[in-house]
Parts: sequence; C-alpha cells; structure tokens
Amino acid sequence: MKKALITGIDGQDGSYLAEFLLRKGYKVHGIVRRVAIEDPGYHLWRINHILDKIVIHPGSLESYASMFKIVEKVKPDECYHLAAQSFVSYSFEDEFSTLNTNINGTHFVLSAIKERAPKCKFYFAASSEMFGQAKETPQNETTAFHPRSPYGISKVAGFYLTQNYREAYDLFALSGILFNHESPRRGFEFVSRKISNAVAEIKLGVSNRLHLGNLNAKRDWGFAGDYVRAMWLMLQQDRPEDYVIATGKAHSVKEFAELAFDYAGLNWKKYTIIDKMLYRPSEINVLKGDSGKARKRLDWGPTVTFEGLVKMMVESDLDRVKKMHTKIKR
Ligand code: F7E
Repeated sequence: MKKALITGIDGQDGSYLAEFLLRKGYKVHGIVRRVAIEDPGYHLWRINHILDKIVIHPGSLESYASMFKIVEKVKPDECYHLAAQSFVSYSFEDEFSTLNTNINGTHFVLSAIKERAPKCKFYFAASSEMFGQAKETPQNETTAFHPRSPYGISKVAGFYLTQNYREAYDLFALSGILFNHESPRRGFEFVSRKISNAVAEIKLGVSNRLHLGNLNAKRDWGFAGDYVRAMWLMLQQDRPEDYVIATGKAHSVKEFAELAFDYAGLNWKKYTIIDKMLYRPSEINVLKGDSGKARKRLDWGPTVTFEGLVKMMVESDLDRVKKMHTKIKR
C-alpha cells in the first residue's frame, strides 16, 4: 500500500486530496499544528469525517526537527506540501512570518525528504500569485514571474527550492502552479467564500451588508476538487515537471458577487459596500492560466464551470447558515 504524507491536510486542498487518495487505496498521513488537535471539532472540521481512516501527526512547519522526525517515521512514497500562510492580504500585514513559514517550511520538508526518504515524490503547492504583474496573458509554464506580494515572493522561493532539489539531488520534486481554486470548504477570508457566506446570511436575515475591496480584479477560478486530482496526476508521470493548472477563463470579483446574489434572488448592489481599506498595497489586476500542458500530458481538465462553482458555494452556505440558525433558535 502506497503511503502519502500531506502537510496542511486540514486545509481545503488537504481535505479533498486526502479523500481522493483514500479512494485510490493510499495509506494517508497528515501533518497539522498541535493546537488543531487540541480542539479538533473547531480546527479539523474539513477532515472530521475521515479522521478514523487517516493518521494525523502534530508538527510545526517552523521546526526542521519536527518535519524531519515525521518524514523519518512515515517514510512516505509521495509527499504533498500544501501547508502555508496562504492569505495574500495577511502577507502584507506580516511579511516576516509569511516568508519564514512559507520558505523555511518548504525547505525543511525538502531537506528531510532528501535525508530520510530520497525516493519519495514531492509536490510543491506553487501559485499563480508568482506571475503577479505578468507580461503575457494567459500565463503558462514559461511565463516570467513578477510577484506582487510577500506571499507571491515566498512561493517563487519555494518553486526555486523545489527546482534546485530536483536538479542538485535528483529528487522527484515538482511544482503545481495552481490558479485560484475554491469550494464550500474555502476559508472565510478569501473573497469567494466571503461572498457566498454573506449572500447566505443576508438571504436568511442574519446580516445585511457585504464589505468588499477591489471589485475589478479578475481571477481564474476553478473547483478545488478538480485541482487535487491534477496534483496526484503530476506525481504519477515518469519525469518530474512543473504544470500550470487553471480553467483558462477569468472573471471579476464583481461578476462573482453579482452571480452569487442572483442565485439567492438578491441584487448585489443593494448590499455591497466598497471599502478602500480592503484594497491591497499592490494588486494583480488579471490572472488567467493556460493549462494546455496539463490537459495534453495529464489528460486533466476542470469539470466545474464558474457558474457551477458559484452556485455550489452559495447553495452550501445557504444550507449551513440555515442549519446553524435552527440550532441556535432551539
Ligand atoms: O482574492 C479581491 C482581491 O483573497 C481574490 C489564495 O488561495 O489564490 C488565492 O489568492 C481577489 C483579489 O485570493 C476582497 O484584491 C476584493 O484581487 O480570494 P482572494 P487571492 O489573493 O487571489 C492564489 C492562487 C493563492 O495561491 C492564494 O493562496 O479578490 N478582493 N475584495 C478581495 N479579496 C478578499 N480576500 N477580500 C475582499 O473583501
């Protein structure tokens, strides 16, 4: 039985990937912060339903010893390094901790694998944020990087660390350059979930306002469940290479909001307030990916449209908010 190790298994992507690998017959191990284990009901809500099928290891990305011990104990066949400080806005507020966690964390995992499980295939969660102010649209594997946030910079560093371990130590190490991917399991700080949650709360009378920043920013939004399949496919190839994963279509934040409110029969203009405080010091206006290489070589493609994704998220939040409030009223 193949063993997979997932850092950040309790996040959106980690949870979908764990489910996917379990279906493929893997023994799944995951790393979460110790604090998450102390209060699993709150921190591990995305993986509570599979906790009896996976092995959880408490560990800290900030400690080499911690990563080393886990890699040594598990000796994984495949490692998916997903854990990171992944909220771009926050990376401007605390550049230092974002750079420390994201760069050192990636370095620690890579080094531990090189020392204790050199045959392990390594996946690094790179990001379209590395393209930033890109010179060409759509972006593909050959597009130059011009990151516009500490988060983007940390991912560029992780990308090059991964490339260097591949070239210098012959590790099967690669990066998936994933564009935005969302789902009902997305964290509430990201704009897609912030909108779907607000729509549900407004529809059900729990709230009456949604504060947003730059409505004109355009992103290439796909469904996270589709993107974890691509991660696995990349590690099943004969040679380690980097791939862009995207839908190839970009939509603005305004379009997302308009559609989400529409599904609930509401007019977005009535409830949305533009808040300049939510603008980023340096924004990326448009990101749109060209995943031609992945489509051809991995036979990968998205199965959920933008409209389908917005609908899925709004329906899920309507359901959740409804249940929560029936519970509170009782
Ligand atoms: O912002 C604009 C904001 O925070 C999307 C992460 O997974 O994808 C994600 O990064 C856009 C930006 O995601 C609000 O300015 C407007 O232009 O949902 P987001 P992100 O920054 O694109 C990449 C691929 C990653 O790798 C990251 O880890 O929406 N926007 N108003 C807003 N964004 C937020 N969060 N909140 C607002 O109120």
